[in-house]
Order: sequence, then C-alpha cells, then structure tokens
Amino acid sequence: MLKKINPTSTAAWSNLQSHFERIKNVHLREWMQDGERFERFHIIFEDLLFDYSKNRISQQTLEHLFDLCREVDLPGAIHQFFEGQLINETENRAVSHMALRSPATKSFFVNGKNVQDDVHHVLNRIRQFTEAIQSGNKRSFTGERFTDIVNIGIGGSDLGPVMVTEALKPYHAPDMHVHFVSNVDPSHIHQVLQKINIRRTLFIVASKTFTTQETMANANAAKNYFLKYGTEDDIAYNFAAVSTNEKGVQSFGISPAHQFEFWDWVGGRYSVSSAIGLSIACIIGFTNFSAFLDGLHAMDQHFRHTPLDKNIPILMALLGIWYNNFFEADSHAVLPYDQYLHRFPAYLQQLDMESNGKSVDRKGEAINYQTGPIVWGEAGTNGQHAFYQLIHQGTKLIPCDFIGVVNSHNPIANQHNLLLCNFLAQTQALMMGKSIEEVEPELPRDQQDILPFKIFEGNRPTNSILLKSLNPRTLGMLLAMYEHKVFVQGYIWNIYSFDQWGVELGKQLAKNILPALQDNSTASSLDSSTENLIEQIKKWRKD
Ligand code: G6Q
Repeated sequence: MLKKINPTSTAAWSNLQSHFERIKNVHLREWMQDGERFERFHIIFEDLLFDYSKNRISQQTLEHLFDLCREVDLPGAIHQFFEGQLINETENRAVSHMALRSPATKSFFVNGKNVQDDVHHVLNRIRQFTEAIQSGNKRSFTGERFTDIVNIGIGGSDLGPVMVTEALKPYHAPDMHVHFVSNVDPSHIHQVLQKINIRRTLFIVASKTFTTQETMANANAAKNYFLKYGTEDDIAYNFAAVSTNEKGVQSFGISPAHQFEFWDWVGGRYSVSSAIGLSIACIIGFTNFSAFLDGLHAMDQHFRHTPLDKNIPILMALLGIWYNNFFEADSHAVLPYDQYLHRFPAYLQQLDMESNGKSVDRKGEAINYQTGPIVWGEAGTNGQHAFYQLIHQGTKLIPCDFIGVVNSHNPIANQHNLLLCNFLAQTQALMMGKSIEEVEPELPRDQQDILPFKIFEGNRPTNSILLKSLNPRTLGMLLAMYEHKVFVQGYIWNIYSFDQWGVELGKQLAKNILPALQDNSTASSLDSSTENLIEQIKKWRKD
C-alpha cells in the first residue's frame, strides 16, 4: 500500500510556501547573472540533455522540494512501484510496465511472481511474427506480401503506437505502411479502408479488454469489409489481436497464432511497450523495437537508482509541482521542435491528464489543492505562429518543455539550423523578456504610443530537453522520462494515478442514449437539453 500523506500538511510544504513568498518576484534575468547556473542545473544522461536552468528556482527551492520527497517517502514509493506491489489500489492491481522492457536475465516480480518468462515469451512471438511479416514468410490470404498494417484501437491502445510510429518514420520498412483507426466516427475507418488494398492488409485489433465500444465497432466494420473479399477462414491470415481477453479474441475469429497477450498489471496508457506495440514492431522491425524497449529500460534504471538531485523525472515532477501548486500555473505546454514528434503532446495529454486529473486523495477524501495540470502543445515552429503570443504576453504563467533534436534525419540546406535557432530563441525570449528600456530606443518617436504593447515581461520558465538524435533508444528514454514524472507527481499529490474512473460516466450514459437515437424509444430520465438535441437529430435525419 502506498502511504497516504497530504503533501500540504508537511513541513517541507510550509517551507516551500514561505520560500515562494520570498522569491516569487525574482526575475530569471537575475538568476541568470550566475555564470555557473547552467552547470549546476543541467543533467546529461546518455544522449539526452535536460537543462532546467531557465526555471524560477534557486538551490534553496530544490532543497525544499527534495525535503518534500523525503517527507512523503518518495524513495519508498519508488521501491514499492518497482517491486510490483499492488499500488493501483482502486483496481487492486500492480503497475509494472517497467517489466515489459526489463532484460530476460533479470527477475522482475509483479505481486510476488517473476513475470520475465511470460514477458519474453510474448516478445519472442512478436519477433517471429514481425520478422515473418517483413520477410514475406507470413502472407495474406491471397498469398501476397503484406504492405499495409491497420491498427484498430483507441486511447492507450492507439495513442502510443501512433506517436511512436510517427516519431520513428525514418525507421519504417520500405514499401510498408501503417494506418490507425481509433474514432468510432465511421469516417475514420472509411478513410483508411479507402487507402488500403485488402489483399495485402494485416488488421491488428488492439484492445486490452476486447470489449471497448469504439474498437469493437471498427473491428467489426473491418471484418465485414474483409468478408466481401475473403471467407471466415481467411480471417486467420489477415487479422491479429493484442489483448488480455483470450475468449473475446477467439470468438471474433482470430487464430491463436495471431494472438498476443499482455497482463492486467499493464495500464492502457502505459502499454506502448507491451504487445500493444505490435504495429510499431511490424513497421520498424524487431531490432528497432528492441532498441526502443532498451531506451525505456535505461530511463527506468536511471529513475530507480539515481539520487533525487540528479534524477531527471523527479526534477521534472518537482518543477511541475512548484509551478502548479505555488505559482498556480494551471497548464503545462510541451513543444517538440521536431516534426516527427508532432503527436507527442497528444500522447502526453493522455499519459498525464488521465493519470493525474483526480480530485480525491488516497484516503478517499476530497482534495483542497491543485493536482494534474492541463497538458497541451504543438510542434515548433508551427506553435510560434499560433499560440506563443499568449505564452509570451498573456496573463497566464505557462511553464513549457522545449524538446529539440540535434541531428536531423533530413538535412536540407540550413533548415535544421533555422529550426534550432527558433527553439533557442524562444526559451531565451521567454526567460529574458524585453524591458521598456530595451524597447524605447528601437521605436521611432512618432510610434511611442505603442510602446506598452511591445514590452515582454519575461520570467517565463522553460525546460530544454535535447536529444542527440531521434532514434528508437532516445525515444524510449524520452517516453519513460515522462511516465516516471507522472508517477512522482501523482504520488506526491497523494492521488491514485493508475485508475481512470473519470472516463466511465460518459460511457454509461451513452448506453442509455443509444436506443433513443436508433429507434423511437425514449431514453430514461433525460434533461431537457439532451432530450431536445436528440429530437433535433432525429428531425434533421428525416429531412
Ligand atoms: C488508458 C485507458 C484507456 C484505454 C482505452 C482502450 O489507460 O485505460 O485509454 O486504453 O479505453 O481500452 P482497451 O484497450 O481495453 O480497448
């Protein structure tokens, strides 16, 4: 059981509060007078650099934050997490995605059982399967090679594979394409079916439960479309499934040879390193998929064994708490300066907001302090031409993570330098701002009236994360870094990060509404807005 300590009742929290009052108006320009600041406030771990010097902190701030970690016994919680204890208490499950990328030679216990044989058995099957797909040894019902993979899944069974396959596009097998269908909107599957040749397509139904409404609707649509060309028996060739629900998969008609299992100790949004990554392995090949798992594992080890003051996920988490709970920042922007990472903010939205968007603590009591921030973002430089105005000059404090990649896969003229100079300039501008004294001399006399609008307050905090290059290993490291940041924050906020009861109510109500939309029955006990919207939908359908 995780400890249940209200962070705001700790001595460290009170010290942080008084410390905040003392330093809240200090400008980053002042902090930056210290020429050693970068030296003290950055960490290089393999090919990943984390620079946190552009934050509104002093060494003293960090000391108070480390005291908070010790007072709530964060090291003890990390130990419980890696020991595979049942820390997802509201679902009575362990949370052990780290086992999925742990080497076969090391035991990894989940609730007292060493799971490494199971994990590596499935990994071996994934290796054989993906190698057979890529080599052409495994073929479609027509005997043709597979050229298209369609992953059908949603939420945790979609966002990870989408993000990773996009991020690792340079590693895709030539002449193979991967597609994703997630939305129950029939237009989504329609668009994908339009693009593929059914005779050369492998459908992967990715669903932990194999009962998710959206996924089952799309899987059935794919099956019905397939049956126009092939027979029921042919499904065995062109469909595969990733699930914990063996029975459900079998009754869908998928052959046991194409079933890949995972376990209830893998949460949906933490499942990208499980068999849910099958579509990734098919498209980038098993060697690259292994390198991705190794990167995740390397960061797991860093998180587990590195002291607080050198531990990247812990520092990221503490900085987030500092802004969220003391500066009252209510959102956090993630801004990747790499086009291949364009789905990274969407992936993090689920990871972070579904985990830490909670308002009841581990004792079951309502919380009276802020928990998870709103996470959002967009690839740079596109974001610069859209919403950066608000980050620079709006009324809200928005801490940002800038993520840059040093070596581009596609060096074209000086474009990559143009990208990186924007990355660096933005973090500099957010930090330094532009004072009245700096603006004034630049403005012609007859334009002095616009002077107030050209001032940048600055003092806007950023983290800079640099990868030497974007490859399977560094991507794995980046991803695990955020996974563990979320763990640390949720633990300190005294919430349960690994359940998601908040997504249930809407699903339940949708079941009640569906019959009313489909026929003339009326849904029970509806409010007047919903009732009238249903009426209008029906009326416009008849028209
Ligand atoms: C993630 C959630 C959720 C889940 C989807 C899909 O942590 O649990 O996003 O991944 O609802 O669920 P299935 O994989 O069971 O279809």
